Amino acid sequence: MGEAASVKRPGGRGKFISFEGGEGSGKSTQIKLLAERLAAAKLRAIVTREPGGSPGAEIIRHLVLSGMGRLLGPDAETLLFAAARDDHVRTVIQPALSQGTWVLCDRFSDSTRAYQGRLGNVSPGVLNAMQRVTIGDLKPDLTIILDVPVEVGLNRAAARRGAGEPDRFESEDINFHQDLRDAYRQIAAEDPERCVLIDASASPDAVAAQVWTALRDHLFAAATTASPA
Ligand code: T5A
Repeated sequence: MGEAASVKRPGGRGKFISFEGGEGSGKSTQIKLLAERLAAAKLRAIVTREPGGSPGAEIIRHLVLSGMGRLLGPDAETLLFAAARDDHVRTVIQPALSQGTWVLCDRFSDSTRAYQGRLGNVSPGVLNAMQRVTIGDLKPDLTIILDVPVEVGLNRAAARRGAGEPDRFESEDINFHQDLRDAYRQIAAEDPERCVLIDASASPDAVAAQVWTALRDHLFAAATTASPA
């Protein structure tokens, strides 16, 4: 049976799926594979990313990944990510979900919790205030957290970059990336209803199969209007 026949299309609001994980964990690769699978199932979906995803937020992306935000300090850098998210949510994510379009987002608010909260020591008070302003009650219906050993992720990122310079976060030391991995594992453990931790060290197709299983278990099985045959 083909994909189109195996997934019943839900009406109403679209589903919001975020992908999280450390550098080179394979988020972009998996989002692309999932988008293809959803398209085959005739589900309307957009792929977007953070920081960025809207014209205004892409300008801020350029600023933060250049390392400019680091010069301003962790709180101000968090404000930059928040400003980008505010624009992205208002102009891209919310309108798409309201029209019944699924949104596949490469990083979302868990990235701020992990990078700026756990690693940047930005206080929960600041993070919560920013979250209230930028996303309110919006949260992903499902968050896929791709987990790979730090060396694997950094080697993948370096191989893809080739002779190019590492960005603001890729250039942090190995302890930073280990703490990051721990932070994501903790986020997954604290919110098992929303988050699925997936071992992403296998081949892209094997990881994609686990991602699909997570959708089936967390989205299709839960919905009365969308279920695998
Ligand atoms: N950030 C972001 C914050 O600090 N706070 C925030 O609130 C937000 C939203 C964004 C940076 O901003 C920070 C976090 C980030 O450091 P980015 O340029 O968007 O930076 O980069 P990342 O999101 O970190 O993503 P990467 O580009 O590093 O990697 P991906 O998307 O995880 O991985 P992908 O798919 O591009 O794969 C990397 C390479 O590995 C290969 C791919 O072909 C590619 O070459 N690969 C595999 N190889 C073997 N087996 C597999 N299973 C593979 N999967 C992929």
